[in-house]
Amino acid sequence: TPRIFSGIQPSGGLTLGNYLGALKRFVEKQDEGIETIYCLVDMHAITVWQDPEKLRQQTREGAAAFIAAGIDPARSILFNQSQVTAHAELGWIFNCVARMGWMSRMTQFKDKAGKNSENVSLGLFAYPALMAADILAYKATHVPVGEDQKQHLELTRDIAIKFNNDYKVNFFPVTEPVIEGAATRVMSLRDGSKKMSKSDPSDQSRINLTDDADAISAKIRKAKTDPEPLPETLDGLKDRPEARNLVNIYAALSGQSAESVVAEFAGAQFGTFKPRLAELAVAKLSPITTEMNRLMRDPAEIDRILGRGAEQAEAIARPILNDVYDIVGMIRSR
Ligand code: AQP
Repeated sequence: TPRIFSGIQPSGGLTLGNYLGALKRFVEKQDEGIETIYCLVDMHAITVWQDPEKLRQQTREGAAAFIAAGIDPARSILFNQSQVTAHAELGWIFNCVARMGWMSRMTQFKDKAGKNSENVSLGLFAYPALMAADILAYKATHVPVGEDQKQHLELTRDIAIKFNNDYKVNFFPVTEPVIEGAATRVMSLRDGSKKMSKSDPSDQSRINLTDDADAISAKIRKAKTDPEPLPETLDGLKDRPEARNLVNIYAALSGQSAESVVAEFAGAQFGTFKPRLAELAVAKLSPITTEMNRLMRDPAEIDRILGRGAEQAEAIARPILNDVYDIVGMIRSR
């Protein structure tokens, strides 16, 4: 039977990219009635420096975003990673399964480390092994993610296969990535060659789930575009990354294909298209923002939800971890 796991880092406020590429999909999977386990991956977040008080706040805000977007803690397991120690334990074992060469090929590490890789944390390098542990601690079969996580999921598959081979077991499933929808890679509003990201220094580059209607409209109005009107067919967007991005966002928010958006707006100027996009974005995002703000007024309740979710998650992961320790040859005598 399928089991879904996915996570989001509380390394900042969530963006429209996180929403369309991940969170919106998470809700759809839950609503299809599949078993769903979702996590605020706080241990991943500290691979780059996080102020402790902000990390706590961002984790609660992330949880509020999940719930406001439609994750129901009665139907999905929702928790923060550090409360279930199985992640860290299995992460260590996978550090010993994964090869240095595999990790060195991870483009996200290269992007985040830049030229200064001597001075980034060891955790940032090992990140994909912990991510594999997040998923495989539950023997999850499917992982909904944005396009940028594809390579990490391939590494998760490699780790599962190597573990099964090394120990001559058929223990871990080979997980399938689920990369679906019209906006699997939302780009920066300022630069069509960069993905929209929580940690981009420019706030103008992204729409935050906490932005109000005026901020959303202003950011879309100022979004970088080219001077041409929208083309007659999708093909005409091939070398126009900024235009393509806005079309994809419109498609994902309205639940249409990019083709049908282009058909609807064929020949339109951005002066026409952008206000329509802004109106749509505000209509879809404002109810989420309002609900997030309401939930954030009761942080203790959010912490209770995360605590209950962690207990449920632990109940699934602990027996799997016990089996892993047996397979690996660790004595457990207490
Ligand atoms: N721009 C994006 N378009 C579509 N999906 C995206 N995701 C992230 N950015 C986009 C998806 O959101 C999920 C959670 O991502 P994450 O929190 O693990 O970190 P990330 O991928 O590194 O995202 P950010 O926003 O860029 O965070 P920072 O700046 O902290 O690194 C994943 O499923 C991801 O694919």
